[in-house]
This record gives sequence, structure tokens and C-alpha cells, in this order.
Amino acid sequence: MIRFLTAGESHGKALTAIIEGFPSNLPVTNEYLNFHLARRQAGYGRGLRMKIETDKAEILSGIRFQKTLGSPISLLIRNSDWENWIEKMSPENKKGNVDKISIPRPGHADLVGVSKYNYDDIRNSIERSSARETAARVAVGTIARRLLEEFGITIGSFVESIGGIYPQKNFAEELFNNKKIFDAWQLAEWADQSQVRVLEEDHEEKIIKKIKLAKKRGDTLGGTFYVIASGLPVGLGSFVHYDTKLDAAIAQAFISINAVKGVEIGTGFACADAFGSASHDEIIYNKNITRKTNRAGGIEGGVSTGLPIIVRGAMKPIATLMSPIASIDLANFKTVDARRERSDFVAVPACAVIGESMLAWVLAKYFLQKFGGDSLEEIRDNYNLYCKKLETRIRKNFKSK
Ligand code: EPS
Repeated sequence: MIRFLTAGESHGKALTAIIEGFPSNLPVTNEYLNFHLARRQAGYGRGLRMKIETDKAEILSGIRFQKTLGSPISLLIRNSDWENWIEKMSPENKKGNVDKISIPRPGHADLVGVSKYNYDDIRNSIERSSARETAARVAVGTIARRLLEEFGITIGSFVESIGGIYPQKNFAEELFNNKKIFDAWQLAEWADQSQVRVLEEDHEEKIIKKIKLAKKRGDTLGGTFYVIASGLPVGLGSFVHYDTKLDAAIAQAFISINAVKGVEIGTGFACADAFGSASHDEIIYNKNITRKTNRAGGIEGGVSTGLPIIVRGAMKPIATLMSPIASIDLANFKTVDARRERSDFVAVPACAVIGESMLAWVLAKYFLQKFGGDSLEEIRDNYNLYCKKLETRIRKNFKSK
């Protein structure tokens, strides 16, 4: 059973992560971790913080000579901005000359945080609830992604819309049609060429125009994105319990990403409006058992079908507004403008990259549950045997007498 924990405040010294239960002998390089960390930092519409930080993961344990050891993997990402916050975020000093924050931003964790934890300063809510934490998650998810790649499973994402601006072509439709075999990572590489990670050139232009408008107005935008995994085996997850279903785990992981308010698997909400005959995927035999379409988004009964997993996320607009909406000052309960805090105007492109990491983590977890072993070699043996025997077993089990 693999699990991970992250720790760290947005303006603290560093973010850290510990991964437990990961098998040995998986090749992992620092360069690879940093490559995906840089992808999270990109995207038109991000704020000043991304100019300060160049996220790099330092491997503190669990990896030797570029291979995992099977021991806990610990990672560290230093916050460059820390040096500007040493006094304000000191774990050592008694409270110094620091102004308390008393005006909560609607949509952020400011008010719920002070209410729940009995803080006397909203800064304490802001720090851990910041999406800065997702840098640590991307480092963790990248190690999971490495494991999956060893078995031909790749993960990619693209942005579908920002601020309600959608592309002319419905790219997701092509995925649901299941006509082409594709590699999800190639989709990500395509999206990475765009400043907002979309797949159409004029779509990018329209979106950037809208982001400029939001910036000018001191406003923010959200959007929708797709995360896809390809090359999967049949049989990850199980229908036996609510907490063993693969789609349930994916939905939980996506909703846990800061500002994500919606998640859809396959044709999700649209199939609720359609006939059953136009919602399900006909089963066919074409060199192997497969489906004509992939409206289910690669999961039936909480179990992977072997077809690409297609997840769509909806991110709300960033809660910090430079032209704020109303809030109250907790010092006197009077109505005031919500507090401004340095932030991003749009982070949907980054959110899609974080989604890739969360999907990688969930898939690696279920993959290891099914094929688990202590070393990569042991897992490979289990995996190869299962895949090799799958069809013969079905044939044998159903052979008419
Ligand atoms: C983020 C770092 C943060 C924000 C952003 C994500 O940096 P700072 O708070 O110092 O500007 O830019 O966080 C939010 C949008 C948020 O609402 O918390 C990062 O590293 O991704």
C-alpha cells in the first residue's frame, strides 16, 4: 500500500513530501522531477510568485544511484521567497512585529480556517491552504508516473476552456469515439506548446485576450481541463466496495486539488441527458476484447476497462481578487472589501498538470495493489503473467462443452 504526506507552508522554508511503500529499482532522476515541476509553474496568467520560484526537488532519501531503494522517499522543495518571510513565518521567534490579518477572502480557506483552528491571524489559514502545496504533489505524482511509464502507461492533459471560452473542435469527442490509439503524453506535449495549454492556436489567442481583460479588471478566471491516461491494463480497482472503486478514488483526488469544484469521468454529465444506447460502449472483438467507443472514460463498475481513462475537471476562478468583493473585518464585523494578497489571475494550465500528478498517483496505487511486489522486477513478472493469460483464461472459462 503506497501513501504520501506533504508538509510545508506557502512562505515557509520549504515544502516536503514523504512517499511510503514504493517498490525498489525504479529509475528516477532529479532532472525528470524538475521537468514536471517546471510544467506546473508555467501558463499565462500566473502571478509574481512564479517569477521568484524555480521549483527544484531535492531527494533526501529513498533513492540511490538514480534508483528507488524501497525505503521511504523524502523530497524537499525550497521556497525561494522564504528569505522575504523569515520574520513573518518564523517557527522560532515569539510573535514579532507582524500585522495580523483580519479580513477573510470569500472563496478561500481564510474564514473557515480561523473558525475551525481558533487562529487569531488569517495568515495561519492562508499559508497551508495555498496552492503552493501542489508543487510537492507534483513531485510525488512524478515518481508515480515513472512507475507507470515502465508499463507503457502515460498520462497527459490539456486545457479545454478558460473563462467560458471553448475550442471550435471538441477534442474530447474524439477521445470518446475511440477511433485512434493514442499516447496521452503526446497530448500533453502538444498542449505544453501553448501558453495556456490548449490545442488550437486561435483558441489560445481568444483566451489570452480574456485573461488580459480579467487582469485589467482586477478579476480572475477559472476553466475546465482534461486529464487522460493511456496504455492501461484491464482490472485496476474493484466494484466490491465504495472505497475500492477506481473512479471514486480519481474523483476524490481531483476534488482535493485547490479550487477544483467539479469532476467528470467519461461523458459524465452529458450522458445523463442521452439514451442508454448512446451512452454505453459496445463490446467488440478486434484482436482483443475491446469497445467500439469509450464514453465510460475507461472505467466500468469502478474497474479499468483497458481503454484510456478520461477525466475532466472544473476549476473555479482564483479567490484572491485585486478588485475585491465584500467581506467583513473580523476586528469589528463591519463590511469592507476583501483583502488583496499576491496571487494568480488564472491557474487552469497549472491545475491540469497537477491533475496529471494526482491521476498518476491513484493509478500507481491501484496498479501496485493488483501487481504489487517489493521490486520493479517482481511487479513486472506479475503484470506480464496477468496480461499474457487474460484472454486464454476467459476463453477457457467460457468454452462451450
Ligand atoms: C502558488 C503559490 C502562491 C500563489 C498560488 C499558487 O504564491 P503566493 O501566495 O506567494 O503568491 O501564487 O496560490 C494561490 C493561487 C492560492 O490561492 O493559494 C504556487 O506555487 O502554485
